Amino acid sequence: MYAQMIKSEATEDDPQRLAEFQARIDAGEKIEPKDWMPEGYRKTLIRQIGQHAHSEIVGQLPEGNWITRAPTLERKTNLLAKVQDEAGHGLYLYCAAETLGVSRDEMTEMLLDGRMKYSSIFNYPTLTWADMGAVGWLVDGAAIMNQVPLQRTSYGPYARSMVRICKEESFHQRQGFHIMMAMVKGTEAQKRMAQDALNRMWFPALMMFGPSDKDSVHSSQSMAWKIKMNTNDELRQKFVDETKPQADYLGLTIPDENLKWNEETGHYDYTEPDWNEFFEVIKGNGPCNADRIEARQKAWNEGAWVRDAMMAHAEKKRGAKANGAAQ
Ligand code: FAQ
Repeated sequence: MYAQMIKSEATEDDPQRLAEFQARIDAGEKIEPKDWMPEGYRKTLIRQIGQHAHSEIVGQLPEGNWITRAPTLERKTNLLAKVQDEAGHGLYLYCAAETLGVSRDEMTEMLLDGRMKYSSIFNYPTLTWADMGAVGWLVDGAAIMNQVPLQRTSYGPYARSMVRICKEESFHQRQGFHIMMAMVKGTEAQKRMAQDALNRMWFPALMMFGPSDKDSVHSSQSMAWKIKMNTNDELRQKFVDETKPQADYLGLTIPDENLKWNEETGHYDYTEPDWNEFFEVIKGNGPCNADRIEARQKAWNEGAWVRDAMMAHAEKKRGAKANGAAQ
């Protein structure tokens, strides 16, 4: 079905309908699943919401890695709950994407064969317990920065899913910061672990906002359609501005010598991430890409019997209903 959709995109949308659609967007109306929409709008949403859903699901892996090794029972239950929340976010987002005419199975197949992406950040390893703090603080922190404006995005089901997701992400961010606070108040070795986690996660967290505006392929059209509410660089700057004082509070140093307050701009100056590394990671060449896809492929293969059983059950129920109606 998705392939057919891409094909039909080749047929030009009627200019009058396009103008009416844009007027609805400009007036701040929400677009709902049964409304007419340009094929490019539909395709962009499937790409972005699908990538977002996959990120939530793949994003369980680096943290899931630490559930059995959490240092206390309380930390273990918190982490378990957080990882379960991420699964829930993935499911809401798959449902939102399904309203656009693509199935979850199709999106999963596209993830597994490399046609769809997931966030670059989840291709980095989580080496120590301090990484659980840094992921919550920085990764969920970056996710919130990106997702709070998406509560106002033009597509109704996506905007509504963001409302609940953002509430949960802010709890995640606080639990991560709480782990960091405990680490920096601990022994010298624990403080070093916290600093090391920040050193490794800082630039990958900045990459989460996407390439710099001059290299962003989709931003201008997505912003005109209010699929995106801000550019990548705007959100990255906001993240740097809000995170620097938090690092100061923790007594940790952000690994960037150029990070300085600029009186003129009213923002921090900072070093951009290594964009070659970013493009390599999203091409599949990051440290953990192969492991992440292998884990998803394994789950997909091992879940085949569940999907088959559910289909057989639905078929049986349909048959029983049809028989009942015929009698
Ligand atoms: N990673 O033209 P743009 C989370 C791709 S939050 C991988 O600027 P766009 C919570 C992009 O797809 C993380 N690929 O693209 C959590 C495009 O390639 P394509 C997920 C990236 O879409 C926390 C190309 O580069 N959040 O998981 C990335 O306008 C902790 C050109 O880029 C979202 O997805 C990247 N970082 O802007 C879970 C938020 N950046 O598709 C577990 C919604 C760019 O043409 C634990 N998404 N690319 O082949 C968005 O806001 C946007 O899609 C951006 C990218 C801002 C990510």
